[in-house]
Amino acid sequence: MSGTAAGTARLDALAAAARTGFAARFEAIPDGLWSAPGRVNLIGEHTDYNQGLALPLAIDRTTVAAAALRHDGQVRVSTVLEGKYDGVRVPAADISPGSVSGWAAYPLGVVWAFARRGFPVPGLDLQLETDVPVGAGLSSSAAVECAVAAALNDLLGARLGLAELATLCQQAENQMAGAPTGILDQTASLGGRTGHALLVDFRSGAARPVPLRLEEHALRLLVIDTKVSHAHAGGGYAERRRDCERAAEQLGLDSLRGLTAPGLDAAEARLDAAAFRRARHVVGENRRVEETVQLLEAADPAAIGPLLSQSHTSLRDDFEVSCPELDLAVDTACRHGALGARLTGGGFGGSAIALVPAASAAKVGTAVVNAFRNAGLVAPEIFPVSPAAGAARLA
Ligand code: GAF
Repeated sequence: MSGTAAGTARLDALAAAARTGFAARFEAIPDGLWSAPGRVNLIGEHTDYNQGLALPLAIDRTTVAAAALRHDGQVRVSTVLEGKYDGVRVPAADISPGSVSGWAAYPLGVVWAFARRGFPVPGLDLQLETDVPVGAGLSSSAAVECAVAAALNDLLGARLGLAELATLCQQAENQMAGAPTGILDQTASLGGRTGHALLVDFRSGAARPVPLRLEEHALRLLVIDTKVSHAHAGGGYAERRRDCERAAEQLGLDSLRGLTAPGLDAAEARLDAAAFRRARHVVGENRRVEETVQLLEAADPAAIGPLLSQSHTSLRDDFEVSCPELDLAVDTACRHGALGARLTGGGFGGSAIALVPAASAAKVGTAVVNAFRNAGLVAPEIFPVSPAAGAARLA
């Protein structure tokens, strides 16, 4: 749930739309309503599948699922796409990897993952509503998965904890939607805490909230959606994962978490050039997460700006997942008053975040819009986000 009045109003509107949509599509009242947020990753990018550290936050952009169990083995899922209802109906027993494509693979993937985990779904009606921009790198897919997982966890009495739910959602994404992603997004969407980011250690599985205190320090976190649509089922993300796995293997490590800054010089001689650059990013990014947490815990959020910008440089030059639009957004924001900025999420498009003094937010936004216009690019969408709570039952 959102910590801001605007976020609460948007969530109420989504809940009302989910109820109305459910009634219109299924001529019934749902058993309940569940919500799950999108996320931005403050810092710690491409570290999750390297057993590293990340510091994401759930945001006040949400998916709401209105759901009711059925007992005839049928699963019906409906949503609104471009102003029109779109839906699928499929026997629960037929849901398996390859059997569904498009947006429905995410909710149905969770139904499939629950069944595989020993919680078969006897039938389900599901109406989904969202205000998480799709394809913007804000984890719209994880928000859908986690809202459905929260619903099934309650409706089936499964009582699974956060880590297991995140794993089921990741399985849906990896196997049903074919995106070879890590578990960052699902962990953030399920585990978010109002006013906090979540420090996640992907080696131990431990997660703890870290206070962000943006309001108190008159700061805003802006999302700059470049409108360059990204999808991780495509080649670049999987290629970077393979580079990292190859680097770890060449160094005789289980994962790149085992490599630290003092070991980098010796590693250079043993790695091919691309593997070395990927490894250098991961080592530096884990350190930047630790430094960011120290500054936030010392109640100095404005001081994290340079770390955000260093993260972007490393993602651009060493990990090679940025694009001209993200670079333009980051450079322009920093030149016009942002304390730091970086791409967030997997990259190859999607969104950047910029940490800005509240008094400069409008100026930074205008400068970025103008820079995109001058470069002949599609207008970006720019909005502030607040750290919100993770998935929950609404009603
Ligand atoms: C995407 C993936 F889904 C995450 O698992 C993570 O790897 C991220 O890119 C990069 O940090 O959001």
